[in-house]
Amino acid sequence: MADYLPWLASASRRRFLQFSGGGLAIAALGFAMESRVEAASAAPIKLDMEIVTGKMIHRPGWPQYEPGDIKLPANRLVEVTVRCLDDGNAQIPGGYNKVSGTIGDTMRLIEGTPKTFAANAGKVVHEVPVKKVAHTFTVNGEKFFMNVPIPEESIVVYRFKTPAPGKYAWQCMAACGTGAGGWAGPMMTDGWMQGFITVT
Ligand SMILES: [Cu+2]
Repeated sequence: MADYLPWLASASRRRFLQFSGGGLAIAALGFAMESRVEAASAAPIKLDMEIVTGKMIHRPGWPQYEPGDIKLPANRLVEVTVRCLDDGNAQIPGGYNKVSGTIGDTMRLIEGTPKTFAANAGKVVHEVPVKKVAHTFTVNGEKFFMNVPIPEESIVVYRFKTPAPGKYAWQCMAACGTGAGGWAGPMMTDGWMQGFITVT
């Protein structure tokens, strides 16, 4: 080590060597602090969404996700809370009652729409009964797939990791719109039952 420290006088070199034991502790402390900073930056980004009925916003037949268009940073953990004020169910294609693409392919389901609730409220589920589904939040991309069924009058909390930068379309897969099949109106309109997640 001395060879690498020609600028140290021998007396101070001894002091340096004595000090280097403490240096290890300082290095460990620095590492611990760095880990803490990393843990803090890894805390999930919180995103609150609400689903209102068309009646609530004076546009009958037009339920809406608020917000419908979302911007998020890439490769980050996001915790989404969806408050569904809609009390009606809608038909879904087979399989869309299952949770997938979220962390653990699960979500937390709270019945009702309380203003506040404990972090461990409700229960962790992989799916919900088909007949209970009012809406879904579905991203059907090749590189980014996610399906979250949202039951009527409930709060759903789930976490997911954002993908690489890009613009990803999402769509509600429950036929909650207008028209004979329920697939018109809000189901075809950006910012209502479909929209974009812009990842930067
Ligand atoms: Cu919908």
